[in-house]
Amino acid sequence: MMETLDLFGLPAQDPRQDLGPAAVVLRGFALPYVEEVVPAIDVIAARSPFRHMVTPGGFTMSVALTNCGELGWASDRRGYRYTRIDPSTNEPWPSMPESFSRLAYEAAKAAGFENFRPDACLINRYLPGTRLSLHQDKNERDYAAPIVSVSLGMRATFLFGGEERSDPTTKVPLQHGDVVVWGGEDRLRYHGVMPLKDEPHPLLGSQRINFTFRKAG
Ligand code: MD3
Ligand code: FE
Repeated sequence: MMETLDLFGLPAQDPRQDLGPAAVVLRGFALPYVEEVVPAIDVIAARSPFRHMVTPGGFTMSVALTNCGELGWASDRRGYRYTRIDPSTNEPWPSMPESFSRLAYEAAKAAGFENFRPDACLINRYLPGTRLSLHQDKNERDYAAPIVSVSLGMRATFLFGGEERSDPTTKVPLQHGDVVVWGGEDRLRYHGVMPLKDEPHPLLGSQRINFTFRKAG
């Protein structure tokens, strides 16, 4: 097959890339939402600031995080869990902006998951050098619902593995506006993010923001 070139004669990116039987990258899917969604990050962070959580093993996470929605993901020496109250502020997590829910709903639908109504949005902030080591997401009640991930700002190399930590990983570049939807049999695969390079983004500067929408409760 001859590859498609864009108007600059550069190879065009396939708008959909399958990572597994039930995991798909939707290139640029979030771009039409950026104008609404990016300013809302500061509103959320003003109420529930980004912070570095401690893992049960006693390590401080390299990624800084906050949450919005009814439930938020939290970690401390006692374990990982979803909470209604932000442990840093003792207030409920900020509510999920309508633009966030709409983006998650439409992305899930585009990937074949009808009627996705997330109750949690974990917001990760990466600075140059930040990484996320290989892990599974197992704290959600119902593995039937997908997870929708939205990448904004600097690009990152995502690592996608198998069901065992020792399984080989494939590298997937994720850039500003890309959305990934994971469900079904790919839901429990190990994944992580390689240390970020400092290549400032025109809108977000030297950071990457990732949203993961979940049905946690
Ligand atoms: C694959 N975040 O917060 S999102 C996380 O870019 C997390 O911040 C990464 O992994 C980030 O837990 C990657 C992509 C993602 C999220 C959930 C998954 C990939 C997944 C669940 C199952 C398989
Ligand atoms: Fe994860």
